[in-house]
Amino acid sequence: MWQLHQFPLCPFSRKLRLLMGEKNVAYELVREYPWEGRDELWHLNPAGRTPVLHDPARQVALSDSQAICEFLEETVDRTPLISGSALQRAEIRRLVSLFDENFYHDVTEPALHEKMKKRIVLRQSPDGQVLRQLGRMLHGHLDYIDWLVDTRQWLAGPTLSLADLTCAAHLSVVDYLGAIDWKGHEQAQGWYMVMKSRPSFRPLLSEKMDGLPPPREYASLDL
Ligand SMILES: N[C@@H](CCC(=O)N[C@@H](CS)C(=O)NCC(=O)O)C(=O)O
Repeated sequence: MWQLHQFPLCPFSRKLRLLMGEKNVAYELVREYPWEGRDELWHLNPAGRTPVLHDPARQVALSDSQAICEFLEETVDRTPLISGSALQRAEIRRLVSLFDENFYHDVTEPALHEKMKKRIVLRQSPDGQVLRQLGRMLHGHLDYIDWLVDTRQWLAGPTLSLADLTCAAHLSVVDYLGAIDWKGHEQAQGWYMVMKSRPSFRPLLSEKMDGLPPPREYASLDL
């Protein structure tokens, strides 16, 4: 069986877990904190990052969430998540990289640094200025997600796609860290509630990061 090396608040591992949930691919979790620099992680992935999808029996180790998602998309027939015309597939991939690169850089990464790493690794307080700047950046990203929700059935077009899973994965990490203010973003919030209600989301909502409990509303399915 696949082993997924990850930690609960890694957005890239969450994206992969959502895809594996939608496609019904079985896996077991191996808790991996990249900042601990375990030899096995570096052996499996020379970049030293999570996620890594490892099959010890076949001696296969895959890394980089997008490479793994594309691999599963090509090898598992069930529930295509990068589908449609070439133009539609390009739009899905554009949005995936918008969330994995821009949203991660502007929001997820600083939220993880200030609210997770400083608390459980560095034992420091978060920097209020960074949190305020992150809030402003998040507001801009939520405006764009509102617009996507207003103009399309799902974020990238007429069907659920990897773009929805990727965006929801990043938002769920920021939500766990209590850093989302949904005020004025009812469309994005409504779409996120739909995503949160999917069976593929359930294992994510019940998993906790040691020493860092989520806010009470994090796992709630009520608006
Ligand atoms: N592009 C990579 C990014 C993976 C990544 O940055 N993972 C973070 C955890 S969320 C990590 O392992 N960071 C440790 C480091 O960069 O040293 C992917 O999609 O898998």
